[in-house]
Amino acid sequence: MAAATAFALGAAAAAAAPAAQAQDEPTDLLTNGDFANGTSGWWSTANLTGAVADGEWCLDVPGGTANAWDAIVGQDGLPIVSGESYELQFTARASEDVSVRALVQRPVDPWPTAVEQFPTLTAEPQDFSYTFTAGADWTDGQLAFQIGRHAEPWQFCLSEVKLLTGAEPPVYEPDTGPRVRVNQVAYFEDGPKRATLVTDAAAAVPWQLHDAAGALVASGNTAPHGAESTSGESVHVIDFSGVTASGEGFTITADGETSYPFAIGGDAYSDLAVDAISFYYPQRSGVAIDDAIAPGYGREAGHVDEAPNQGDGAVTCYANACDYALDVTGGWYDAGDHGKYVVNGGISAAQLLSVYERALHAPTGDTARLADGSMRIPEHGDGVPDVLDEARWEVEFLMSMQVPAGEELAGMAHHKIHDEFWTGLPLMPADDPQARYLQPPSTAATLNLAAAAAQASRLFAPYDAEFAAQALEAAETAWAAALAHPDLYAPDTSPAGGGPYGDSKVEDEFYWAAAELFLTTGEKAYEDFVLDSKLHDADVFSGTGFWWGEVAQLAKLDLALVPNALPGRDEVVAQVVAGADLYLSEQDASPWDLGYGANGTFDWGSNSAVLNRLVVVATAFDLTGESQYRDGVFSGLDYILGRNALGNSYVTGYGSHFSQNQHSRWYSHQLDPNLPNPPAGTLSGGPNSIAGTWDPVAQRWLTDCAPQRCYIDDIGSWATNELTVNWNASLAQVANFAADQTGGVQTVPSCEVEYRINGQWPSGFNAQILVTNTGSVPLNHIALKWTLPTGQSIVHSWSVSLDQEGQVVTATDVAGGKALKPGRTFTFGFIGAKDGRPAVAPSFVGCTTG
Ligand code: 9MR
Repeated sequence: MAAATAFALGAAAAAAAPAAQAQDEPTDLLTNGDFANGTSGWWSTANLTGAVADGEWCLDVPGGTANAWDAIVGQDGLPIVSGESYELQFTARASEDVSVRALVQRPVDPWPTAVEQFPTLTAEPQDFSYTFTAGADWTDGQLAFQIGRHAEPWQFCLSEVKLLTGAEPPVYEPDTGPRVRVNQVAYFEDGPKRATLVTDAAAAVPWQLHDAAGALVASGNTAPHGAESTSGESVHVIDFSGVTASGEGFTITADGETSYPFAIGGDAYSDLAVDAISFYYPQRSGVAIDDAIAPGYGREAGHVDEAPNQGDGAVTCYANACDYALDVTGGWYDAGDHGKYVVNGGISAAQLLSVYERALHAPTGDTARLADGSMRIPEHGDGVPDVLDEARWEVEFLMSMQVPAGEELAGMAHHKIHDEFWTGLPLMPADDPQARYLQPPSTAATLNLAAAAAQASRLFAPYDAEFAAQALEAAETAWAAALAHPDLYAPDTSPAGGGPYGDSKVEDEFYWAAAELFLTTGEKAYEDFVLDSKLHDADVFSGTGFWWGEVAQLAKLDLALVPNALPGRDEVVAQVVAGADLYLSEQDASPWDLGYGANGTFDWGSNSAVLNRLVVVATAFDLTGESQYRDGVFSGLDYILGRNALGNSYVTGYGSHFSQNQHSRWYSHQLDPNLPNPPAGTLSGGPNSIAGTWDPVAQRWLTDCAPQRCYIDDIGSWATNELTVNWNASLAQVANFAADQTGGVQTVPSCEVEYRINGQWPSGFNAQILVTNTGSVPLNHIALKWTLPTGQSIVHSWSVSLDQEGQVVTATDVAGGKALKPGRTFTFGFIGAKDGRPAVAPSFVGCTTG
């Protein structure tokens, strides 16, 4: 037994491999597996030549093929019986270290597999053994060794191949680690601190918290909760919120188990905030990834019209549905596939834009964290905050997907562009040989583009007026096109080669796009559309949360946080806060602090759903300053970072036991040791309670699981373990919020600011700002900071000098640069320019002292 242990699953399979207790006498289904009769019974593709010597078949494999299945040896016509367990054995070696694909499948589209493994061969012969249980009856099973996909020619040698019946059924036992489940990354010093103990004990048990040196820091008794349905476990809660110590390497011991270590305090969330956003650069299409910027992830540009790519430079419509071609080079690959999908790209770009927009307007927001030079991206030195640069990469792609002027559907956005057929794994973007096509325009894609481009426009206005204008024009063109074609629905089924992203309910997309266009332009037509939408007064927060198919919440979150003059805006704020209350109540009821899935359903990408709910809770904190919302975000992160039924952190590189084999054609380390795992800060999609109806790995292992356990860190499980641009955007938002709670702008509570708009006229306004020391000690060198609402800029000021960078204004010599005594008020003012909409005050003005 050799390489089988290289796989998480292989290890489990290997543990179960001994066939000693098999009930029936094993039968070998193969013909001439020992090559005693030359190659009789075997076939190979025409590009292979070889010979048998001493019971070993050696074949010369050509270099330069793209797919594993471009060179195959195998046997056909194998009778496979549903429910029967089999053991595939073989010995193999290679002239150099290569990874190959060994599988038993049906050789008919959609190529269902009974077992699929990726052994790494070396010059030394190795024995391999895999057990599997068939899920279907086939008369035409095929054993195949798919040995293509290597740049250089090499030699493959195979011997002693057997496919035996009567094997012991393999079992999958996930490594759930210690039964004391903790946030494996960090608890906040001043936040809630809870762990979950999996135990059958009915009564409370004692727990102890130790520091890294082993000293006892705190102790107490658990609170028994009993059976919990999402995990299928019986659990107790350990609450150590009272602990004030900080540092690394704490552990909790209870019921004879000691947790993985964790930090209290520290800057793990600042790192995570950067990593979650730096995830996007190596997802970029159409550009070479520079290894100096993303170490370990450098690669050739994908889909830039260089063979074998057919390129995205002039893409036509699938099935000749149009007579034009678009240059849709660029954007991000959606996920582990090479497709690019506008609805998902739109929400992802918007959520990254919101990372920045929140930093502008929230009291704890810190734009410095997101500044030019802060992320691992190439666009350093352009003066633009990096997170905006990254979002722009996608927004420009979204704009390129618009139907050109003069065409019948001009201004609509094509729903997606992807390969003609699904490709296999691994496959570097630059090696994809397939033809790619535009799929038909849709109303949903057009409105997602409108929303994201409108948001980009207002955020880029201070940095790049030309791009801001282009983005707004694209958004307004898209809006008009969507109004003209309000029911071009993307179907739930689509040609092979890409995901469907079907959506036949678009009132939420209309509402979101109208809200973003209103926030950017202030125009009455958009305001009216927002106010008239039936979603405006509706509760859009109960239900699943927001995701690419349900976007109304995004409108409400932005209307609540971004300064604007919408009549009745307070009601929107109240709706957001009520939504946060709902999510927190579900979280509070869970012994995992998991505010999701109590109904037993964990959707595809459940981790993103968990995090998007936390985005709502975080926004409630930004709007109210009430600590239960901030604490709710902190404890809500525990589940994602390891306090869960599997003891797994779903963020690569974070925690002691984390997801690292996410489904991806280029982060395919599990399949080919020469390729990397996903970068640190990559979120896995997470448990999917109906995963077993989707992917083959889930079908094999996850058909009978409690929802939280319907997950496997295997690259083949795309329904539970993919990475995507939209899911990482959820992580980016929550991680940046969390980072701001420790390192963000620290304002002085005893410094109160009143921001008055004393007068306004069509093109300007007069603002007066009163700064009062409400404390009992003098405040020295007060500085004020705020963000000018969209459309406003400073003309001139009195009694203070104002610096403006982007939309952020700083007043540095408040009170003449001297101390402001207790009870005293200092007043200054300025004349501002504005566009046609009414002047409104910023969301928040904070004082710092120096
Ligand atoms: O995230 C998508 C999920 O909401 C859908 O239920 C699922 C099935 O249609 O597709 C998911 O999106 C996948 C897309 O279709 C193709 N790229 C990878 C995406 C993540 O798995």
